[in-house]
Amino acid sequence: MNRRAFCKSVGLSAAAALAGKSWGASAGGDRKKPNLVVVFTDDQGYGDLGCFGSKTIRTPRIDALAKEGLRLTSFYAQPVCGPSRSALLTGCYPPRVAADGRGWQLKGKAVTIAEVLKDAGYTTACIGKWDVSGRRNRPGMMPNDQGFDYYFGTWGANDGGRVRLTRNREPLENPNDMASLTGRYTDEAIQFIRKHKDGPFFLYVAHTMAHVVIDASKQFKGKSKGDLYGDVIEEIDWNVGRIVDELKQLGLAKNTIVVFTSDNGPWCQREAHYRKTHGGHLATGSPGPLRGHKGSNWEGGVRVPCVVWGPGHIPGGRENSGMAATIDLLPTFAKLAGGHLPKYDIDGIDQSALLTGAATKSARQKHFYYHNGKLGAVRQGQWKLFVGGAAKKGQSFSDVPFDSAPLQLYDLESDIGEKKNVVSEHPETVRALLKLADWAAENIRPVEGLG
Ligand SMILES: [Ca+2]
Repeated sequence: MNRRAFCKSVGLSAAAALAGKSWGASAGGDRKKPNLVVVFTDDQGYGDLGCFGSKTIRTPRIDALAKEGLRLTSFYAQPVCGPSRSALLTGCYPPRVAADGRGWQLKGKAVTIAEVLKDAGYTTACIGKWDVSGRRNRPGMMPNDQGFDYYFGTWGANDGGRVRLTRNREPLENPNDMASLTGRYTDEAIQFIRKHKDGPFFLYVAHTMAHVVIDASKQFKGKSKGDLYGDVIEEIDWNVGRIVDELKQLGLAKNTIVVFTSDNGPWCQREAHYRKTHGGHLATGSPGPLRGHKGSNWEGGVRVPCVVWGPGHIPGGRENSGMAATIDLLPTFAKLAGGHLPKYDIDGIDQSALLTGAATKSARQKHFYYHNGKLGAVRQGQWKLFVGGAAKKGQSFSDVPFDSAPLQLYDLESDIGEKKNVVSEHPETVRALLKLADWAAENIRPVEGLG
């Protein structure tokens, strides 16, 4: 164990250690720790899977995982790439752990999901887009510094139609063939699985697709009814199938859990500008019934499709509309792996009971931090209140007049498309949500001691 890993591991809390006994890692060894796989796509909208209503994109492999597993219909990421990755990796809203506040640069001392699992005996790999080191090589912030035993991918996005590939710390070539990346990442993922089939392993596959500049390989190009973007998603689906087939062939399916989700909503209209400046193809992703797009605090910016599959752990044929989020993965995986949480406060909530069928309801009732650098909205139960810009400097949200223009209240249960602002009809709800906003503004602060 190197010094950094040691310093971080002693930061794990004793209370968490005591509470860490779980069925997934019983001392008797009658059940092996499950292998954990996350497939994280880029800029894929809520509506861009067959099992989430797409009529133009065929995703039979992921649809089958949903059928055999759990479909989560109110699952949250963050509105843009880097912050979304910081959140997934740390179980925290980015302001707690990001050097830049927003989440494009994850502090080296922040405890990641890979470190938690490595500490619990897992071999860990990140394959694909990193994007939490400011797109550069910043010592201490790189995948191998943040708990990943193996890394293959690109430090940043592919905005210019070219990526710089790196294996661990070694620079490789700089390909401009965007169509090759989904297959190549999957090849790497399969090699990692084969090499570590005795487990337990944690594999995080963060696809560069479908972030512009998008492209699909010959096998998929022109084959979908959803433009090139549809071809790209169908290629991702096929490659998810390759990973699942490999798990089955190696006899690992029963002891592996796969989570498939996206980092934020689709580009939609903003992308026209992007295409002009970067020359890529139009990414025609769909938020389905949701309002808004990537970068916004509307549901379409942050609510993403999510499928959880694991035939030995996750009872199939279920769907759940309770709130869950990428920040919940760290504590959920920690529980399943018998691992320990960081000793500082995190925002994620253990959802292992929901995943394994021990509970029928999500453990998450509140989602505080819809943000775009600052607090934008809060949600509790069915209610979502936009508060961004409502409080003046030094003013608490509770003191904001109800007729203040920025306040907007939506009932997501009856109005998933956020069409009808009902702020004037539910003063008690607004009052309660303003208190939550105050709590969030007060408490979601940088963790002390992370530098
Ligand atoms: Ca993204």
